[in-house]
Amino acid sequence: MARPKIALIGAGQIGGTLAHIAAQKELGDVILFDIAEGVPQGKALDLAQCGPVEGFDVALKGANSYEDIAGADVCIVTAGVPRKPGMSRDDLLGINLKVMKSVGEGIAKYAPNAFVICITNPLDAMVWALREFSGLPHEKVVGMAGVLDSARFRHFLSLEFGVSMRDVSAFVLGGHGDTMVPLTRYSTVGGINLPDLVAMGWTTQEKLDAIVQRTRDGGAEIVGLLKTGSAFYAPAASAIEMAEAYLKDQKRVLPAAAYVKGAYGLDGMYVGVPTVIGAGGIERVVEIKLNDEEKAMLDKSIDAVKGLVAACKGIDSSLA
Ligand code: A3D
Repeated sequence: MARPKIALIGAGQIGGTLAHIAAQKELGDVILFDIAEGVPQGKALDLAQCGPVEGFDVALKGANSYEDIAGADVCIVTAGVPRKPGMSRDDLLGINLKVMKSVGEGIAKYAPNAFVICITNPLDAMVWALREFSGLPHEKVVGMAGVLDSARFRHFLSLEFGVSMRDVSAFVLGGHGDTMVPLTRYSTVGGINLPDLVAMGWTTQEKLDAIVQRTRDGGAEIVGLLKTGSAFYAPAASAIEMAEAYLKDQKRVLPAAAYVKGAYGLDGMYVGVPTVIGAGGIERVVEIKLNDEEKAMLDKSIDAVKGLVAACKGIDSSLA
């Protein structure tokens, strides 16, 4: 049986890391696509030369033409520009919207059956625009943010509690940005939820609030340290988890920026929600019961995403 084909649209920091992890896991043959000439080819050759050392058998190829992504089973999109210190994700909107148009058209022409994972920021607006430009079914176009945001939350919680990160599970809802909604009631350590752990004296509400805030600012903290770009290792690992769930029909329950129509009272928009990812793409949106405070936080986050989508429509009249 032929190996699956994974097209990485954007061969920058995240794109290169995606290629490396995909090859190490032997998820399929990898095409690295970028407008920068030589960069995807150079990274593909360098990574292919890891093969004998790391022991993987997949083909890696760099490309500057969309023809090379033909028939891809998965496309992961990081094309565009990342944040620099002092920039918000929303500052990237105008530049990256144009990029989504060319990427969406390329995918529509050459890989219309792919499962498409968008990482380009501002995430919730870019995944919406990419879906509009590509015309692919909504369940086949999704944004990666929740896996990363909850990984950050899990990491900080494991440090606070002094327990293995593997035993910490966390839920983050809403848009990817300052309005994201870390759900403490649905986040657990060994099955015990965070409010109970506060009651048990494992931590204090103040410390928990500080961890929630650090999670919201998790991307900016790394941008501030790197100075020349944004996080790329954990974003790549998170998107690979989603791609693997699709390729292996794992039916993983993962938070993702999915198209929501009906659930959470939404009338068709992309926002971060718990989903089930399998061979059908986004097979289910999980609607969890929210209390008034959580609902208010989610509404605020939804408003922020709606504002970004409106801004996209203002920039590109074909989206209106
Ligand atoms: P970077 O290393 O700059 O790579 C982006 C690549 O896109 C570069 O190699 C560019 O040449 C390429 N590119 C630009 N325009 C096009 C185009 N029209 N077609 C094809 N390729 C193009 O950035 P990065 O890899 O660090 O980040 C990529 C994106 O991911 C940025 O928008 C980040 O803000 C975003 N990001 C999102 C998250 C989320 O959790 C959602 C996390 C981290 C970064």
